[in-house]
Amino acid sequence: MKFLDLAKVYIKSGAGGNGCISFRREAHTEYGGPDGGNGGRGGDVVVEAIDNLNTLIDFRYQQHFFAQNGRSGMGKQRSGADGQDIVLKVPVGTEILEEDQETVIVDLTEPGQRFVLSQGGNGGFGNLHFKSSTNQAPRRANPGQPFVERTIWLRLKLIADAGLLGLPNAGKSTFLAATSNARPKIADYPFTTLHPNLGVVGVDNKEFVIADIPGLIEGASEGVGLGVRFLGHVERCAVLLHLIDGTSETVVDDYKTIIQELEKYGGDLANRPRVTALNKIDAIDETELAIKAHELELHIGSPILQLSGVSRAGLTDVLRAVAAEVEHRDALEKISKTDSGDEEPGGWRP
Ligand SMILES: Nc1nc2c(ncn2[C@@H]2O[C@H](COP(=O)(O)OP(=O)(O)OP(=O)(O)O)[C@@H](O)[C@H]2O)c(=O)[nH]1
Ligand SMILES: [Mg+2]
Repeated sequence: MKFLDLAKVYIKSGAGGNGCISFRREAHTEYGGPDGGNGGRGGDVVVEAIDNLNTLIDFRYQQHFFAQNGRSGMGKQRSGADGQDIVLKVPVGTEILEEDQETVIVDLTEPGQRFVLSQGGNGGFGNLHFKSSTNQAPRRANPGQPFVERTIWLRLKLIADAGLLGLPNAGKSTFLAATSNARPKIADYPFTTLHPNLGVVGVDNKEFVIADIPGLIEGASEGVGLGVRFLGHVERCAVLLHLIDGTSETVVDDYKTIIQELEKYGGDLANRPRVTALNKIDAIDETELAIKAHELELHIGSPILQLSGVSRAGLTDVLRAVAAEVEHRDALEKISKTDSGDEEPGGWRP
């Protein structure tokens, strides 16, 4: 399946049907009177977040979403039929943006979450509606309300618990393949990964989702390499796993490069909980490993982990460290939910 995380879409709700002007006329029947029905309601354009979808690729093939118009009212007191809604099905984690690509209309983070993007017009009243004691033969009916047309952007920010960071070739995809069910492409050239991959990882009977994104390089925030476009996908992560290639001669500089790009990206990405690990330890000897680990720890000011995605050494420790941060986030979310009363409506309040 192809991956697409940004799509421009044109939507139009249904116009309301017009009310009808009609009078009952039948041979041999006196006192006909007005009998024009109301117009039907136009359909809404609705967006719905659904599970089991992690790309917006469908929106490359269909960009226009028009709801049905309401039908006009008719004589003999018949109302027009309502127009059908149209539903855009998007992956969980999709933000709907205004045409300016900045203003967020809605952020769909829960499966099943729905939002009406543009409402269908109401149908107009037929002349039957205007009948009163003082006006028994009204010759007026309302037109239906017009449709609403707008251009929107869909931007997918995948929902993963942990995000992988690192320079190209740091071994991110190898790590994902070694620890999860995902089978990303792996090769010894930079930018093997061109779009994010998700994998489900399990450790100590806990499961979480990890995202592998394309490597960052210096200047990524200015668009160098594949840029920071994909950092959006780790924005929602509880923790970032930063992998540093142990075979590199410049491990501290490699570390700094990534941190600088995170800082330039903004938000609070640089302050997000982070696990830092020296990777590919199978490929270097003990002395070299000790020196590089020490250099890094000295620079960062805290211990780092060591692993190899190929020999699997240290994998469990790294996963546990990541899982601990995910659990920490989950616990905090639970507390804040209880505090805001989401879980116990009507509960006792001091
Ligand atoms: N010796 C050794 N090689 C590794 C290890 N992990 C990855 N590699 C090799 O490093 C190269 C790059 O690995 P990838 O997993 O594709 O690296 P990546 O970080 O996903 O790279 P991009 O997708 O280009 O950003 C491949 O040739 C891997 O076989 C490891 O733990 N030990
Ligand atoms: Mg990769």
